[in-house]
Amino acid sequence: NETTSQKTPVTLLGLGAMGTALARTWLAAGHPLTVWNRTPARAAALVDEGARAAADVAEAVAASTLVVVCLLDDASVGEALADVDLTGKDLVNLTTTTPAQARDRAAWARERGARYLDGGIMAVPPMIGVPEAGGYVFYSGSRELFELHQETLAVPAGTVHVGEDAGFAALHDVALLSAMYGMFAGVAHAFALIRKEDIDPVSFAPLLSGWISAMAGPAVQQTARQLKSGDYTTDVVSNLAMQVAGTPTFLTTAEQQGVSPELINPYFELMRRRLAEGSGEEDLTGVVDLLLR
Ligand code: FVH
Repeated sequence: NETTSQKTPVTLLGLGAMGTALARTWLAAGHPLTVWNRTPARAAALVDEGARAAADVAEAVAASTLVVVCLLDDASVGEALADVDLTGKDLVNLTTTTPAQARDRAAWARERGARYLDGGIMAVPPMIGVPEAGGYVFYSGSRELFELHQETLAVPAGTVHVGEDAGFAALHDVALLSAMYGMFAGVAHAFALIRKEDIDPVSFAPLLSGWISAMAGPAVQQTARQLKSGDYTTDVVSNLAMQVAGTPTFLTTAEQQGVSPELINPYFELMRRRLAEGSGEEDLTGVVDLLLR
């Protein structure tokens, strides 16, 4: 039909949980969609919904200029595309990789005559195609190429271009997920502290999540401002000296509750090191610099 033919054709390689979710949004939006998956059976449901299943990866790549890849890891991308002609293709790689792998993959694509964008998906499959869920994808590489395909790329989730360096999408992705795991570590420690007491974890949960929400935003903004200015001194009462003085309370409480301090103590050690360098009047921002090797 006319509406469908006006939409950019998309080839999608990889029909795992994420690839399948992406595919459904392009089909629903009327994009002609060619799919390929190593295990062909995973394409069957999408074919019923209007996708065309290519017989092999070369046929899939040949079908569209815009080729989106969402495979398990960088090795699977190299393996799947090893013998495929990429001349004239716009390759958008949404596979999670390291920044170095993304840069190498960009050079690899360029050598094969393709233009390349890297992507880092900040969403889980149920958030794809659900704008109100807040998922989005970091993109890096040529801004011009990104803008050329932005409308199509915005169908499954929001788009944020973070730089011409192909490694930046992966770097942003890993940085945000690393912060998430640090937060999960704090949450695990907090629940462990109350675990053996007569405290309902479900009643405790809103207190914990509310506290994290209240602290996280201002702390992130303050750290960013201080890193940019180079002035880490704090204008609030909770300076590093005061916070280090409080750490025995946390460690003693953990011991008394029978909880290992292994998740929070490494952070306290860095705070103590920074204090020992004479930074008692600072915020916690100096810990960032201590991590740099
Ligand atoms: N699912 C999630 O929550 C996360 C959210 C954030 C982004 N990630 C990344 O997205 C990539 C794909 O993830 P996925 O959820 O689709 O992963 P799986 O369901 O495990 O599907 C993996 C697909 O990769 C194919 N595959 C694996 N190895 C090879 C290979 N050597 N050659 C060709 N294809 C390969 C696999 O094919 P098959 O097993 O069905 O034959 C699936 O299509 C990933 O980077 C996440 O980190 C998802």
